[in-house]
Amino acid sequence: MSKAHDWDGIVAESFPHASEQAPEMENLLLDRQGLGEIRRKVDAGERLTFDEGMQLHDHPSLSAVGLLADRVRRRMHGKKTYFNVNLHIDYTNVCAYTCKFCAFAAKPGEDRAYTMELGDIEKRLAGFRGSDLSEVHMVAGIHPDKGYEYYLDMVRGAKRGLPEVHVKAFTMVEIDHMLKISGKSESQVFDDLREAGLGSCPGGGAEILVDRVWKATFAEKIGPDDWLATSRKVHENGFRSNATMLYGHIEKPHERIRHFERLRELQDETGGFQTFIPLAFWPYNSKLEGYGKVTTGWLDLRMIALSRLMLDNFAHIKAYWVMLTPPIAQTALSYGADDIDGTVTEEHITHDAGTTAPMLLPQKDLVHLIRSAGYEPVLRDTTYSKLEAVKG
Ligand code: V47
Repeated sequence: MSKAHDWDGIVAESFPHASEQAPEMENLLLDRQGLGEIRRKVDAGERLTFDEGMQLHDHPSLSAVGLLADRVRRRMHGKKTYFNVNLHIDYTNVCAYTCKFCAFAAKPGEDRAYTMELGDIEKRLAGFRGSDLSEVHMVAGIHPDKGYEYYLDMVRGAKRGLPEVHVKAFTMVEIDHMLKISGKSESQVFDDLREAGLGSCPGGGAEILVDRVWKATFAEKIGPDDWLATSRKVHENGFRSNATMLYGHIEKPHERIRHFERLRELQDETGGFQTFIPLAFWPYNSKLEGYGKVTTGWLDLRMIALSRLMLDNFAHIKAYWVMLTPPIAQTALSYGADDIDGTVTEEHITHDAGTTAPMLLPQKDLVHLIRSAGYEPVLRDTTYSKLEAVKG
């Protein structure tokens, strides 16, 4: 047993790998850090309030907050860490909107503008026949000259190329756009998407679900109320979706906690969210380049831990290595994350904004990241319905 003073203040920071500690030692550490009441609530499965979220956000010991989050993670998933074999296709960077944080979007006619068509998607996916690929993740700009059928064609192209692939496509921004331009009823649009082969929706476009940040950084795109309302429609029409939070730009601590609250409220209502993914902002080549800084490991781990603690009705917290970088994503597994996303293969949104992460992490590297942090890799499909413990 360590000397008593080892449990005080900053020395607590020397216990980052929380799961190695005995429960009584953890309790002592958390109580000494002034987190006794929150610990009691977390252990009892009680919901944390906005004020408790703020207390955790501002608490001086990241390790203590991480330890609490890791408790929840261990209770829900033990040592299991999920990943998949996936491919991102950002099918066009042409976008009618200008969001200040985005380095990916191009205007029509710009040299760097590109637009893929159905045949391109089909060919790309056909290249993965016979491979382990189980998911294609497709998001992109809102192309001003493309109509409703274009979106359905993106899904059709993927299914033609690789019929068994799960198509996870379109953030709430694209879904809202389709609902507006289709001239069809809500249920007809979702029926069309289902018939084309859509499996579920990714979590992008939420940014920060607070009007101040919306008006200051992404005012041309749907705002917080519409993002949530569209998610509700998606869930009511039988699709699961994810949720994200883009942090590390102009948002303030209380706005991050409000974001969690708003997601938690909708999840209580629909239960349709599958996974939450905190997205670390990369500022390069964006309109916030001069303003924004690259997020720190300290903030990244804090956001992972807060997500796990505040989003008590979300089954999974994903450490997206493309934005976190692989070493931080690996460390995040001890701070509340139970999923490390997938192989990704090709990605432009974050790479255009300067991420230092590679384009691709092969399966063996994901397995190595998970195992070398003391966790058990589990290969999953998009909906976590097919799980396979990785042997050997
Ligand atoms: O919607 C835009 C964000 C999102 C930047 O659901 C930026 O499984 C960082 O949503 N720096 C797209 N982020 C990515 C996304 C996602 C990724 C992985 C998995 C899932 C999932 C979803 O990226 C956008 C926006 O919120 N973004 N610009 C930037 N400069």
